[in-house]
Amino acid sequence: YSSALLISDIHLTPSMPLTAQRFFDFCEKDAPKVQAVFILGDLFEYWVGDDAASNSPFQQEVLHALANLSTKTKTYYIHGNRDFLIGSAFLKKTGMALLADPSCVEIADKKYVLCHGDALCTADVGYQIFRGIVRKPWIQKLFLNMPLHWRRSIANHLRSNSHTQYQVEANKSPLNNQMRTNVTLEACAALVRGQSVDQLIHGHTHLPAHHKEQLGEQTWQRWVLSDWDLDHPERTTPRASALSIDSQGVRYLDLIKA
Ligand code: LP5
Ligand code: MN
Repeated sequence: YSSALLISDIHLTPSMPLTAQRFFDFCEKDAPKVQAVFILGDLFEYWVGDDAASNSPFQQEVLHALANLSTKTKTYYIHGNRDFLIGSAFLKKTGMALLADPSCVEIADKKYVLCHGDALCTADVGYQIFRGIVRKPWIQKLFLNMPLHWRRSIANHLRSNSHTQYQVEANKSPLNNQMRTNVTLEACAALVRGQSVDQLIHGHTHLPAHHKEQLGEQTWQRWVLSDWDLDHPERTTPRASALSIDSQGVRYLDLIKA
């Protein structure tokens, strides 16, 4: 592809209407201008199974926006830690192609490793144990066979547990908590070494920035995507951005100003 837009962590939910509207506008106006769009996970606040989407008008609206976009430009999806249960039914209906986490892609003659980013947070031992459990196919099968209201209830519990734990740890020691929930240099180094690529793009940490990093002899660049939040009352400045890649290089596209 000669041009692409990359986004992640939109956390779509009906209770965040401004964020959702910006996403719909993105699908209609921004995204069709490029050859490929990569969604690097956590498009939804959470996902409890493709069957749940059929009786959610909101999820249907998102589905149609993506399906419409897929007719104009190639769309790719990588699972996030909140929507890893997005399955083949939803992907088929939206026309999105699933990419493994991590994947190596070529955009405008340069190679990039793409991933959600949660697997790089190796200092978050509790989360990695949790991840290992919920990514097991047999556990997922068990979960997907539960009644929908159980699944929603479990998802809500996991979300609030995640939120509370973050607050508790942040109150104990903000610095330790930041280090715990960020990617580690070692994990990034191992990833770029394994894929033999020196440019890495991920989301998840909600810490958008361009880094030039090094460990031993190895050097690489890392771009972190931003989350989207246009609704949160505590956040004085709304944020939403995409990473744009073309022959000119890599840059952040501010979707609030644009
Ligand atoms: O998402 P975010 O940014 O708030 O926090 C993440 C980690 N939290 C999570 C949990 C998700 O937010 C909620 C996922 C909902 C998915 C719905 C489908 C559920 C299907 C499950 C069955 C297949 O990912 C958080 C990290 C943080 O990122 C920073 O990187 O710290 O990690 C945690 O909060 C996990 C805790 O550390 C471990 C808690 C263990 C809880 C044990 C409950 C076991 C119940 C299992 C039920 C199936
Ligand atoms: Mn995430």
